[in-house]
Amino acid sequence: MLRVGIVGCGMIGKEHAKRIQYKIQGAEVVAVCDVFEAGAKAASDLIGGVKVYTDADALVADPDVDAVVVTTPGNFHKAPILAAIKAGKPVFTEKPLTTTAADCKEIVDAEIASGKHLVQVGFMRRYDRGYNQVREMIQSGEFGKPMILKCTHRAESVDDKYTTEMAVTDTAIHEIDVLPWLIGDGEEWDEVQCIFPRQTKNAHEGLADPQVMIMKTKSGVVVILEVNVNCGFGYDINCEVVCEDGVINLPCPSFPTTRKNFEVATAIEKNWILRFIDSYDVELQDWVDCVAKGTTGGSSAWDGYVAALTADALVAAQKSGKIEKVVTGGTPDFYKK
Ligand code: ISE
Repeated sequence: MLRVGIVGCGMIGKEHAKRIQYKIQGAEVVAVCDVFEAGAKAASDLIGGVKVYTDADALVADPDVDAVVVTTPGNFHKAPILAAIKAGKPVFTEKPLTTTAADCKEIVDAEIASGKHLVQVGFMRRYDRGYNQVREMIQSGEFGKPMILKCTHRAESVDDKYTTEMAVTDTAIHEIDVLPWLIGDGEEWDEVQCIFPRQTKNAHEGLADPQVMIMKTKSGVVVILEVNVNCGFGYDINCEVVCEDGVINLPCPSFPTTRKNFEVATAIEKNWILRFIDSYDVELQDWVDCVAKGTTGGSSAWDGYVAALTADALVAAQKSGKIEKVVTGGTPDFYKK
């Protein structure tokens, strides 16, 4: 049984604590940590009472903790991840790996120096059934080569703390990670651009919304991504892959279609927690299974670093209005599959 310690007891921390304690096979939560003791206690109570820490280093050092899950806000990910690597303990971190490419690089260097694959980044879309079906269809070659991807990342609304940059670093970061993986092994981003169309009346003061991000891969696939986080009608993720010999659409969650009052209607999911609930389950089960085999699955620390570099280029493109290049310097042998 893998004994897990969770660092960060906010919303997603509590979700993962319950998930690991009650759904995932082969793992149990033995400790939780939050700088706010009340938050850690609340998380502990949710899962039947486990050790409570307010100091992440102490949780990581606890001999009863075999592996660490990091669910603090992204700008606090680096320290507990580095501590886990130093202790030789596997670590699953929520996305993003960290909020700056420089911090991600530090983690990559520390992992390489440790000689062990210890870090998995929680880009849960790689575990979504629909994305996996689309990936398999592309890989089958039956549709020819992908050429254009038309994607939407829409949310009902965002709070006042959400910024123009977060449309990239918090929201589009999912497409940044999942789309090269979806298109095919070895695919990488080449250049990115951001355009601001007519702005919605529903966004708070200072937030640019919607945004259209245009990204091109090294093999020439063009992605047109609409980020629209105050759409008002629900959480709406779409991805249409235009290939040489046909078109593939990402399946939407299946809701019944109803007919009433002269209308045909199908519900749209309310938020990301519900839309990707199954993906989170599959993702954490895979992490636990991989740890048992001494490996990692999903997105690696290198993938997290490349996502952060691409996000930096997109944020630069938001400001410059120009096409910006993504430069990674090539995958180190340690991360080559
Ligand atoms: C949130 O943090 C997520 O990760 C969601 O998947 C994304 O859709 C949302 O925009 C983010 O704020």
